[in-house]
Amino acid sequence: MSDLKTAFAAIVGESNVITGDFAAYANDWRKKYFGKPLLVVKPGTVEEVAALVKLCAETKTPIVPQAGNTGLVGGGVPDESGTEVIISVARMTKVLEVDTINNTMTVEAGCILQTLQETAAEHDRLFPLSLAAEGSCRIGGNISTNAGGVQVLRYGNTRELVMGLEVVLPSGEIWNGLRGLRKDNTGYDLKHLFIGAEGTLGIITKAVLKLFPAPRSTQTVFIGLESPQKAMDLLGFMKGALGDRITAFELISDFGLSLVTKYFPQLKAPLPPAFPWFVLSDIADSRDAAALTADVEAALGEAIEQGIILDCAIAKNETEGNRMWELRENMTESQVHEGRSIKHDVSIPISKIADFIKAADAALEKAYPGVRPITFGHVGDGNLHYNVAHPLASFTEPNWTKELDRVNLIVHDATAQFNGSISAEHGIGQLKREEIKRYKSALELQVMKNIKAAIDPQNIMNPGKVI
Ligand code: FAD
Ligand code: 2HG
Ligand code: ZN
Repeated sequence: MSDLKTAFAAIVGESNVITGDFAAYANDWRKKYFGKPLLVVKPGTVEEVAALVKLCAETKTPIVPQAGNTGLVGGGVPDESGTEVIISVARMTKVLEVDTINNTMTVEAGCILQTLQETAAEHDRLFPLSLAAEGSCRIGGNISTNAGGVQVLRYGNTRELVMGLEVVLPSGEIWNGLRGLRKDNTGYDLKHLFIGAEGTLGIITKAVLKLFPAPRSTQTVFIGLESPQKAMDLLGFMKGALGDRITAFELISDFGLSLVTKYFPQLKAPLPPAFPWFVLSDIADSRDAAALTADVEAALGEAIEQGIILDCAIAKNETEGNRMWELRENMTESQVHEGRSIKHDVSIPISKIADFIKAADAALEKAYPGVRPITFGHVGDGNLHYNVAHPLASFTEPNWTKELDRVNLIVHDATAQFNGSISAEHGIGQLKREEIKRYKSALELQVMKNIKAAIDPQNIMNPGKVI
């Protein structure tokens, strides 16, 4: 260990090798995984990353790549063996180029997502990836998890926002794929292998990201409805009335909202809690705000008349809109205060979301009377966060966690029944590594293993994650 430490220090400088107080790196955001790394190393350049990886390859030292450490599936956390080295890209925070004609931005992997949104805005452009962890997650982590968030409906997942990558391979070689090309049919598109690979195939060090014109106006609305089916009817209706101007369409259950207002009493719901379901939506336009608001008011007025929605609050300005979004952004944290729920991040064909909720609710209630599903998520793109809180009468948080496998089986079997996926956006990491074996075909898993073995024959890059 001290040999390795000395060799690492020779590459990155002694102050960038952490040997104690690993808490910020070794534990995940939810405090579900507590790893024991050998060391944490913080390189400042791609050459330093490459030299570190080369040394790890020579000594067969396992590596855990890490960015902002906000992942929800334990992918960026080491195991408890004390043999794994965390390579953190947190010092690599340069924006190298903003090209407003190519509409791209070339950045280092440690850039914080919010900084990149702000950089794009300074150039009158939009970088649309947006999630509640945006103040601390980093673009290398976003790319490695193929993060989703609240604007996928209009702009796509991270995969659709990445045009080029630079990656340090498990051999220590640097692959420069930093191309800002919208067309490039020159064989296998390697960047897609690394996007969503959760650090199992290499360390992403730079990326070329896609930018969009900045919208001139955004209208936020908070809507009360009778049922998830009505929410999906509303989505169809709004698409007809407002077209692809809908950038976000989030479903929130009354129980989910009540947890936020319970633990964040300073946040006020814009509609009375009497409604069983809510939709929070953003509609953005390149025209001025008055024209957009008039279209949104007309559409929602019609939706009330047709009996699709019960009521709605239309934000009068950006501050009011932001307050509505604060309710949504604190949903994950409010669940931590209530006692950790059992999380599911499922993807269902959009037209089947309401049927899935009915089926999963019924199956869970049968197994666990009084169970409390916290149902919310990005239903505009078919992604539900179907988190399950313990029934108050029969369970406490610690003994609820022991029900993980049974609860997963119920929810994920319901997901499979509707041809869904057990991970829409958070990834597999450690949390779902065993679970995917039940839902992916043996052939698909074997092809994944073959790819892993071809790129990382020594299995040193984030071993034990994903497959
Ligand atoms: P980390 O947690 O550091 O790492 C994530 C994975 O990527 C790990 O497997 C790690 O090994 C790998 N990795 C990290 N950096 C690199 C690199 N440079 N090269 C190769 N591999 C690397 N996720 C969503 O998709 N949508 C949401 O709406 C969303 N909301 C969230 C809200 C909250 C409050 C929280 C806490 C999390 C949320 N997440 C969400 C999950 C998380 O923020 C995302 O997965 C995010 O993309 C992780 O980025 P990170 O920088 O924190 O990555
Ligand atoms: C979100 O959409 C995140 O807020 C986290 O993906 C969801 O708490 C969760 O399970
Ligand atoms: Zn989400």
